Amino acid sequence: MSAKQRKMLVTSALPYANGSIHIGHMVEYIQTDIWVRFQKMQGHRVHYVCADDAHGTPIMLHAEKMGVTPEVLIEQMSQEHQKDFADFNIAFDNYYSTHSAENRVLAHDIYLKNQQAGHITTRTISQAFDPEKQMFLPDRFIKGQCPKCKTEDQYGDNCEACGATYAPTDLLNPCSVVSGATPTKKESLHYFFQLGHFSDMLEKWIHSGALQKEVQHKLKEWLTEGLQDWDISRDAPYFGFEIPDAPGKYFYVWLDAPVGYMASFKQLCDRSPEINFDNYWQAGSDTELYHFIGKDIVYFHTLFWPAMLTDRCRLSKTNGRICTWFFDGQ
Ligand code: B3M
Ligand code: ZN
Repeated sequence: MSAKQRKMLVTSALPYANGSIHIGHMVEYIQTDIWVRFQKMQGHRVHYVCADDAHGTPIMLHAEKMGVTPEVLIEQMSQEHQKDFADFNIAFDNYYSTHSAENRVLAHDIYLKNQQAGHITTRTISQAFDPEKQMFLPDRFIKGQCPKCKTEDQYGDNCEACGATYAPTDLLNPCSVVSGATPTKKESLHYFFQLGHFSDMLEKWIHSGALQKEVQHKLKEWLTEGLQDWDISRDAPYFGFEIPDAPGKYFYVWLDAPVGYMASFKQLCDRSPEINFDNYWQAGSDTELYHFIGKDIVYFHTLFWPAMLTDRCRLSKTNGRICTWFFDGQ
């Protein structure tokens, strides 16, 4: 008698579309690819999908520097990434992009379900603003002198010379990496996902067997510290998806990035009538979901992602497994 055929959906972390694949990335993809090949050889039905992570400020600014539109840049990078993956024999069943119609529809759907369920809130926050470029500046785009050891040319969150961590507002002589201007402070309305609403669900989920021991421990620590609201909006100019009913506000790249796993799988399903998309995302189905990721993105995959999905499909109930590789690949 043959063993039961399992139905598995496997993903690898999505590489950013603003840089080349390096050997650290490849280690993750090669290991996942080996695992997928093993499962396929066992006779299981396995779908292995990935995509370029195409949104965000760094990609927008990179494109501008190259004198092309973000769309052109992400297309070029996608070609390059896919060629590199093919050269290393990584056998994805589908490779797509987070900047796709499918991803927009799915991200909107997940967001709206969360909004209707009362998990989205708004409040005004004050942030660093580049008055010349007329844009808000993420921490990485502000440099200045370390407030502690006075070393020049340090990023807005920590000092590479003395290791001090601080807020960008603590930097001495801060300047915008984009224009060189001195950042000002500006207020704007932001959208937040209320992660704390899911602490009971997450508390149960960490004991479900979906996670490695090391990750479980980390998660317990985070739950004990208390879950903070997650800022999911960014103001224009931003390369991403506009938030429904919020003109000029865009989803933060990490909101639609994991949805890109679904979008890539959706594209595969749309050309493969024998695979039922919903079956892989519904509560109580007989499918299994595996996310292979590096350890630096555990927070996004083990807290935000299962929580975001709760009202749509309950990742916590679909045999979702988060498989973490413990090295800094990205
Ligand atoms: N694009 C790369 C990283 O932070 C990031 C992964 C997205 S996975 C949904 O490692
Ligand atoms: Zn310092």
